[in-house]
Amino acid sequence: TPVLIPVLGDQLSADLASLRDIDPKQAVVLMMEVWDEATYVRHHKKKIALIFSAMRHFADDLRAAGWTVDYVTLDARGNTQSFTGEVVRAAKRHKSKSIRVVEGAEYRVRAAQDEWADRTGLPVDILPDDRFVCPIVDFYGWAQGRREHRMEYFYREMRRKTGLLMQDDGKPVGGQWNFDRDNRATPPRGLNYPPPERFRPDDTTKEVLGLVAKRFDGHFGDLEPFGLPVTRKQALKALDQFIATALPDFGPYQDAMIAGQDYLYHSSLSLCLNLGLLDPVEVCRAAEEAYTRGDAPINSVEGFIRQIIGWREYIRGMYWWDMPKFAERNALNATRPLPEFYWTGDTNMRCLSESIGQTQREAYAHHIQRLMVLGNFAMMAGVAPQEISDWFLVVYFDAYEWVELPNVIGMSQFADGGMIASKPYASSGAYIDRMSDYCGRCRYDVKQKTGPDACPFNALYWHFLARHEKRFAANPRMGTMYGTWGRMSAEKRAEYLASAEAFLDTLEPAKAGWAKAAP
Ligand code: FAD
Ligand code: DLZ
Ligand code: SF4
Repeated sequence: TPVLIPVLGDQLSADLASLRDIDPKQAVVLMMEVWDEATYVRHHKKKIALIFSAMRHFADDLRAAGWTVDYVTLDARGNTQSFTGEVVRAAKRHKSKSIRVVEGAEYRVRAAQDEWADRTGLPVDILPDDRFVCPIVDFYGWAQGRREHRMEYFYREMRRKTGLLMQDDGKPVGGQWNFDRDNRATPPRGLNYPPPERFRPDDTTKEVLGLVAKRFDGHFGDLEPFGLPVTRKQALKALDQFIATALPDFGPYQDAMIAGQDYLYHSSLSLCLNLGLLDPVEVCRAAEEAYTRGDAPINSVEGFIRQIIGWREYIRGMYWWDMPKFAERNALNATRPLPEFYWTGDTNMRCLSESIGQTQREAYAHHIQRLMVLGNFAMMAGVAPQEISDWFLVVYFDAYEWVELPNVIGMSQFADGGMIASKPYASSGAYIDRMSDYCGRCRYDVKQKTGPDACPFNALYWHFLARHEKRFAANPRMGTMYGTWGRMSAEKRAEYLASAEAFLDTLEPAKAGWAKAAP
């Protein structure tokens, strides 16, 4: 058959550009499970199972829709275990005359696609991925000529472009673009979110679970229980469940953290969006309809939609805008190795052990855990951005480099020098105490400022500000904090610094091999 259509693991959308306007009889779809992709970092076991299972189900759906699918399993004889190797082999096998493929979402994969024409001797048509609201070229257009690239202004353009929460007169519904001031409520006691829809593994998933247990045994995280959505149908059910049960309270409690409540009012739809099982605009329309029906308030619905057509699109744009430099950025010159406890959860800091524990179990933590606990600690401790970035890429079921890297290196570590965030997300224990119930049962005392029993975040916070005084003192949003630091007695300042140093000395560096196999 003339046309070979490789469909990559995060391109599981029936209306993918490469599958459009072509007679299925003229084409072979190629899907590949390859060792290279499963181990360029040693992904969480659940994440690998999720992707393989979703890929296999998608192949079945395509076959049912009349496509010929050549599906290469990980254990297939002759599997070269790389995208390029498999494309070359398949082009020969099917005597293909041309290749058409949607651009890879990650720099590494996109670069490999550029070699396919040479390696196969065939014309290769690389199509833009139009499953995003903002094409990459449009983002370049927006970013060019702007000194600062703030999400908020980009977001307004996406609202106008999609018409989401827009009135006929071009004004935003509710009279404001952003209702965040109504959000950020301190969680009341006993907050109890109905958990997201989960699904019993079918035979396809069970087979994948067996494969992952056998072949990826040494990888981080718990494989089972496994209940993640792996089909379009299940993804739609998960979306319905979120809209009905959690969306109304998403706004006020999106920053809350409660031990044992892994999802709270978050959707956990990132995994479906990033695999292509759900379309971002479709998800936003569902939320908008809940608002129109009067089932969810504007602050929750606007906040949720902003995450998707604002943050998610902006983050992807910034990734392509700055790659490949982005991956190497280290504006704060941080060099500490990642502490071992990120891999084991073995720390007395309860906010960290809880967040890491649920990450091991679920391959999920919500935004504030990622930003204000896991990211904040790494930045204040001076962990090398590339080490903490590899950790994030391994451990989350929604982690692909295009979305993980700007969030970690940019937003959470400030290693981009402020391209994404206007000030570093650094905070002492007081913030975590206000937004969570972690501190009550922590071995450390969040109220103590220094000494062996004090919450380590407290002294680390001042240590961080002091280390980077030159860079941040002039930042208007940090003036108050530097004012406070400046008014402290010299003894007090020395005490903070000594307390932080003593703590930092206790950190065990991670053993090699967790994120990447030893060479
Ligand atoms: P919800 O709170 O329900 O939000 C709805 C949707 O909005 C999400 O599903 C997601 O698609 C989108 N969204 C929200 N915030 C962001 C953001 N900052 N960037 C991109 N999309 C966003 N998101 C990933 O998809 N993959 C990652 O690897 C990833 N790594 C992160 C690392 C750090 C340090 C931080 C601070 C954030 C990271 N995020 C990442 C963004 C965000 O934390 C997750 O998208 C979110 O936690 C997913 O859970 P949810 O679906 O329950 O989100
Ligand atoms: C993350 C991942 C994993 C673990 N395995 C595969 C795979 O075997 N085959 C595949 O097509 N994709 C996989 N992926 C996703 C890719 O690493 C990558 O993120 C996407 O193909 C897009 O760039
Ligand atoms: Fe985390 Fe400090 Fe609270 Fe303990 S006291 S949970 S270390 S913020």
